Amino acid sequence: MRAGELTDASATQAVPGFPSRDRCLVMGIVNVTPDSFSDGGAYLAAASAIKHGLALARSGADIIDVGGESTRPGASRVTAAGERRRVLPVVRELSAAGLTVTIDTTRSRVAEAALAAGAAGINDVSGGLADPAMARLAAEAHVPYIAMHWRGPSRDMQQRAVYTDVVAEVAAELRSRLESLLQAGIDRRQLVLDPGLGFAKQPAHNWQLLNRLAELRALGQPVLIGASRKAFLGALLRSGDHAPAPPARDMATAAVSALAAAAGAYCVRVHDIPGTLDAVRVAAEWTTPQFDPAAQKEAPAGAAAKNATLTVGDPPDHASQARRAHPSKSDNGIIKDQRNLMFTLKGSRAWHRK
Ligand code: PMM
Repeated sequence: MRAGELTDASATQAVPGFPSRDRCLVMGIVNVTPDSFSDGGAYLAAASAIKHGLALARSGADIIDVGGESTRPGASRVTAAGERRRVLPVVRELSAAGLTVTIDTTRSRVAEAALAAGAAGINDVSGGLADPAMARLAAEAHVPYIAMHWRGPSRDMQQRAVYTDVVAEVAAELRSRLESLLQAGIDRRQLVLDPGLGFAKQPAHNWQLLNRLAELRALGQPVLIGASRKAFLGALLRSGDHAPAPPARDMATAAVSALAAAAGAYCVRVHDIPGTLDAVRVAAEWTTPQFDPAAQKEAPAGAAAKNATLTVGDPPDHASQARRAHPSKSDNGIIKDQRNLMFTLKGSRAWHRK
């Protein structure tokens, strides 16, 4: 992928109802469940879930996603009343604290109650397929709606992980969802799509979806990626018989977040905020055009040295030596190494953040 392909509007486009940032958004996970694969049981009590949500926000999460039903492969269902009991106090408290909260549910009745309790948006892993009333609710409430690719309930979803070309099929199924959801009246600007990593997907399917993210972005909607601590990362990091426990997959998750953000993901849904924030910031900087040849053409003669192109290994001139030793705010340089790799150094930001 060439650098020019990495940046475009859809990666950082604003979704009305969600915070606006000049980087990929970071969504922090609060599972108020006894059985989620990574943090099941840790935040089942409302007080600990609220404390955790506040801590995620303090660490820099842009959105807090609160869910009351585990979607791990083979999970059995909680009743709607039970799900509401788990999530509502948490949604209410976190929203009252001023946080942007999404409700992670496939049930419109749960979503409706969560919106009434202050939630700002809906995260529906079924993309509206599990409950026909969901799309209408999102349309009428005029809130952001995250529609994930889904082929059926978690109980037996892995039996549906059968694809000839997973990316083409997921894109086609998401496109058909998108059309129905738009028809139901959801504002296009508030529709976020998600390939649903791990949901009716084998590890190789997840990697292909990540590798060909551009084909999902071509649907024209912001794309959310939920890779955090998932089994395909455990499988990747496995050493002999030992797969690292979910929290030990956070660095791999951050690597996925950096690459997904650089490839134009709008948001990443994660357990670990600090590492992810670093990752998406790196991606934002990496993909920001750092050097504008047109601007150089118009620069006054004396400023030409600012954008000098050097070959690493050539003796540098004194001016560029001085620039490296004392980089100034207006100092931009391009260094070209012997393999013709271009590195752009943006003087003020790159140097001063070191
Ligand atoms: N994954 C899980 C739950 N909710 N929502 C979206 N939009 N995308 C996902 O990939 C997703 C999700 C399962 O992970 P968890 O048990 O760690 O919450």
